[in-house]
Amino acid sequence: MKQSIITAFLGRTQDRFSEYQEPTSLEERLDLVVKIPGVDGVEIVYPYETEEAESTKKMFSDRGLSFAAVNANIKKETQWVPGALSRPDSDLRKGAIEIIKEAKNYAKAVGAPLVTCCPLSDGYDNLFQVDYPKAWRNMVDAVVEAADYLPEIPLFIEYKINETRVHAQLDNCAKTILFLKDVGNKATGVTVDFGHALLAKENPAQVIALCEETGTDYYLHTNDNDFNFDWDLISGSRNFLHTVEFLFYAKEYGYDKYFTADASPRIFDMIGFFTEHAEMNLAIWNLVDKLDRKKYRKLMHEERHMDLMQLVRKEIYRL
Ligand SMILES: [Mn+2]
Repeated sequence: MKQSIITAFLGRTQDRFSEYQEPTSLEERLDLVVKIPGVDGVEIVYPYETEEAESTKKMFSDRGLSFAAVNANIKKETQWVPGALSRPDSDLRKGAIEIIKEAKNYAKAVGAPLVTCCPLSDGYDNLFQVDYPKAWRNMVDAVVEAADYLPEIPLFIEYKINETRVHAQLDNCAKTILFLKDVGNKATGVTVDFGHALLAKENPAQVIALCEETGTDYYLHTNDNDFNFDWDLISGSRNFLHTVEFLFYAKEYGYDKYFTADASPRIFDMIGFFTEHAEMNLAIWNLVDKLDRKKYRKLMHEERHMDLMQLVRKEIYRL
């Protein structure tokens, strides 16, 4: 399994109440990644973490690191806090599309395989706030334009149920797949964040199957939470069996992109946090590798539910 980390979590982060960790430069962030066993990739945030393409490429190659993805951030600037791709003002939409296009240019220049974008601000707080059909159409048209540009760099859209708006336009996987069907460009996919699936009351493993069965490409973010808030905890620290099933299907389908840690150390020691995160993923991956997956699927086909439960107890929980 290939594991990577989002650069934004390797420095100072903040919530509504506190700031966590010390600010770091990109070079310092990459030096931290090198110290985490089993991690050799980075998802870099454009335009806030990226530096000049050539020098960044060299910083990566000097450390033997690869690019998992370029994350196009279209939610931070003041003008996009109330929304970016879905807004009525075409200049606002154009600006956000431009960021995605530039992120694609950057991805091509540094040799990153894909661009991912989480349009978190595209949503609403009040009823009778946005015109739903127009917001949907604006967003589809924006992603059509962004996807058409430099199609050799595919564009992955990450959904999340809410935050910072009360409702996000793209709040679950099925809706995001439907959205991409409307976009109609093969150079697109869904970024499936394990924790975002939980928040949408989805089953992350079934989400992978849904992507596969609908011919939708996907890129995976790992973390964990309590089903109530996007805590970005260590993988498997809360929902062990869900994580096992998630990696079972990723392996079954031959997923070969990076598993990217979208996890936030906050009060914890940064190196320790990401080491445990990566070790947990790898340990579960190795556990899944030892399971006779054909047998599990055969038992599912034969509806031998208690035989499956026994396997879960003995082979997964090892009780
Ligand atoms: Mn994520």
